[in-house]
Amino acid sequence: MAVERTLSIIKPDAVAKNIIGKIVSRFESQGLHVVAMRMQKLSARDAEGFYAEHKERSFFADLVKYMTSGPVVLMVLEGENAIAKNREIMGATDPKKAAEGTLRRDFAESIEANVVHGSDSPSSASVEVAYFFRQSEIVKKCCGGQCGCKS
Ligand code: IDP
Ligand code: MG
Repeated sequence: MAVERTLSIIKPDAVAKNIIGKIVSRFESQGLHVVAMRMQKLSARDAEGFYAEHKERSFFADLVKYMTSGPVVLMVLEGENAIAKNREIMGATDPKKAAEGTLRRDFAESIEANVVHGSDSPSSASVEVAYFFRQSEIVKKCCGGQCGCKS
């Protein structure tokens, strides 16, 4: 299995519930490493651009409103099979359909306010990571700061 990077977002509902630590801890305990992290309040433009693939959907305006309703935590997670593993830890989009022990099953209120975002494929992961992070903002876990790499 390859080491991958994926974009994770702790959405405004989860930040408001004060469960940032609980969510990060699920990722860490299941083998994913945070290699970049920033808290930010997204603008409508940020959210519209990020979710451009959904712009024709009926829920798009509400989704943008929700994603800009408060601060989010933007993260890059790294690990073996990180893209699929993150999606597994998150659970299905609709918390009613999410498996037991997943973040959405345990913490999400609705199909919209569903606590976390995770990239769904290698191509979306690379686009989404680059949407929010410069390469220089991502720590190189491989060297752990020991090998003289910049970050
Ligand atoms: P995902 O987050 O599991 O990848 P997507 O289908 O990519 O799900 O949808 C993006 C986000 O849009 C969801 O996480 C959720 O916040 C919102 N969303 C998806 N489907 C609906 C819906 O039917 N009603 C309202 N909001 C939705
Ligand atoms: Mg998606």
